[in-house]
Parts: sequence; structure tokens; C-alpha cells
Amino acid sequence: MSDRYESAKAIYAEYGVDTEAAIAALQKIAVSLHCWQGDDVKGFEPHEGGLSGGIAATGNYPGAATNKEQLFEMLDRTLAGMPGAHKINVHAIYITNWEGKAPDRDALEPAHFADWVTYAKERGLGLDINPTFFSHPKAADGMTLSHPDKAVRDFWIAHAKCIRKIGAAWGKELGQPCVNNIWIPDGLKDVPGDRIGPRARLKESLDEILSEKYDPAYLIDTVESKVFGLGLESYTVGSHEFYMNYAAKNGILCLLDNGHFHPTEVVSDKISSMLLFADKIALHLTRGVRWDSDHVAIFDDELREICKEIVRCDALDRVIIALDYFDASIDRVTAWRVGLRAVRWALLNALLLPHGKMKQLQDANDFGPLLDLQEQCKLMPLGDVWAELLRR
Ligand code: RNT
Ligand code: ZN
Repeated sequence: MSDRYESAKAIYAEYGVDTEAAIAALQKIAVSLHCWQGDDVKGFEPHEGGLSGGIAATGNYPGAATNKEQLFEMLDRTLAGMPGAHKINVHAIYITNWEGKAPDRDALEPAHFADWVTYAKERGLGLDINPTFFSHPKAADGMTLSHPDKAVRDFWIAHAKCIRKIGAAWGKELGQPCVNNIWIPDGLKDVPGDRIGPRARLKESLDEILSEKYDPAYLIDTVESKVFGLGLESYTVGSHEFYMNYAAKNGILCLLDNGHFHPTEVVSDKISSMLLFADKIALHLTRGVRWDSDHVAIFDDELREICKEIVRCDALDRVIIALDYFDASIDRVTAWRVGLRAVRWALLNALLLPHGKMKQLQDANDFGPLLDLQEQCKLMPLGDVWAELLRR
């Protein structure tokens, strides 16, 4: 134990905070690392055409992974020495195993992702999964599960079903639930002529996808809302209201991406409300700069506030944490590591706050002392506790 840690421990103890308990709690929290930061969301499908769906990875810094071997090696460097439990979040376009002609997305099987399971098993990692509803000719006009053409909808329904089956197989194989997150790009550039039609079709498609039942010990389904996408500025079929209601009614989880709300609307304020009505929720942690720009997550006010809410709602086992950003302007491993570390710092910070004292001050209308205490907490020796964690 270093002198600095000894001193930090004593300082926190003065506020009634136990640093040992915080360190132990942090180690148990799982964070899912998004595989798509390593190659700017390109994936391994041998298809032409770039990233679509109204999202964009900007920048041309060298070093993006161009194949699975490179991506695996970069993931290893990212996770090296990083405290805590980890999962890898895999998108369907990161298919690793096939012979001859690559299968289309409606024909994917667990065997097509065998290398991911091997990778995860060898390292004791969990896996999460995502159907990919973008970067494909059948998503070219910006509609997938809500497309007016039934044949197009059916293709994407079949894709989502394949992915759920693969996710459930991973959950079973790795002995921990696999989170299957459904995000679709569906929307319109300009003022819609019909808002309810696409939403009704999306609802029907989701019902069909979820009609196959899997053991929740292996598969957890989440749905992710959004406000707008590039070229899809006027209307998003899968809005927050749509998915919040869909999830509540169908016993699946709502996923909140903190880049997917209006700029002054914060996810940190939504967590407590969601948790009063849902057993669990899921998060995509990112950093939107002026828009849903998917900058690398950093130790900023909102990330700290989100983590504070998870801890003070006593919801560490009810909030599923994943990262979601893509920056092609810097080294990809640095991008991954900085974001992952920021989440760990924010969680550790949250675990080290005197929540009981703050609640007590609020309930007693002692708002001056509450403000004062919150400010003092910002200069607490968090870095010394982190250094001790790394040392151990
Ligand atoms: C897009 C969503 C979605 C994607 C990934 C690649 O705005 O945030 O989660 O980032 O599926
Ligand atoms: Zn997201």
C-alpha cells in the first residue's frame, strides 16, 4: 500500500467513505467494449460501399484494423491492465468465419462467428451482439424494419432472428447473458407524409423478431432510440417514446445512448425514472459534441453524473453499461482505452462519494452545505485510489 493511498483512504474515511469497498465494487462491474471503434465501423464483410445509416466515423489517422487478427490484437492492447470485468460488443458485420461466398445477413449462424467465441473464452470475457441494419444494399434507402416493402422488412426480420439465435448460443457457451441490442437507422430526411405508418410497421416487425423465446440467462434484448441521423434529420421511426413504451409493454430493455437526445437533455436525469418502472436498463456511453458526433467518452460532467446515478440508485446490477463511439482521427487503441478508463474513473468516483450525507442534506433542505460538499468532492484524491487499484 502506497503512502498516497494510505492518506487518500484516511481522507475518504473522514467523509464516511470506505475506499476498500469501492475498489472491490468497481472490479465486479462489467463494461462492454464496442468492437467497432477498432476499424471505424467497417466490419469484415467482403462488401463494397461504406458506412451508412446516418452515422459517420470522421478522420483518417492510420492504424484502423483491416482484419480480425489486427482487431483482436488491438483489443488485447486495449484491455491490458484495465481493471474490472469486460465484455466485447460485436456487430453482425464483424463476421469471422466462412468459406467461399460470404453468407448474407439473413443466413448467419453461430459458426460464422466462431473466432469471437474462441477469443472471448481464452480471455474470460463475455460477449454482446448487435444485428447490423446499415451498410447493406437492402438498407440503402434508409428504412429496414419499418420499410414499406414487406420483402425488405422480412429480410431484416430474418437477420435479427439469426442474431438472437447467435447471441443465445454465446450466452450459453460463455455462461453469462449476451445482450442483443436492436438499433435501426430508419428515418426521413424531410417532413414525413406519414409518421404512424412506419412506426406501426416497426412494432409489427419487432413482435415477429421477439416471438422466438430464449432463456433470459443467455439472451437479453434491448432497443435503442435516437433523435436523428445524418440525412435523416426530420423523423426517426424508433424514437425514445416508441421504444420506452415498446420495452415496457414487451418485457425487454430500453437502451439509452447519451448521444441520442437533445443537447441539453441528459440521460443522467432519466435513469432514476426508468429504474422505478423497469427491472433493468442498458446504456451506450458516448460523447456528443454539438451533435451525436460519437467522440471518445471522457471524464466529463455528464459521464460522472450518469455513473453517480447508477451507484446512488443502488443499481449496479440493474444498469447494463456499454461504450459506443467511433473516432477515426486518433489512434484507435488510445480511443478505446481513454473511453474505457473514463468510465472506470467515473464509476470509481461515484463509488467514493458520500451519497448518504448528500441525501440527508437535501432532505433537510440544507442546500448550501449540499452544494459546498458536492464542490469539495471534486478535489478528493480519486487518482490515488485509482493508482492503488492499478498497482494491485
Ligand atoms: C447509432 C447508434 C448505434 C450505433 C452502433 C454502431 O447512432 O448509437 O448504437 O452506434 O450500432
Ligand atoms: Zn448507440
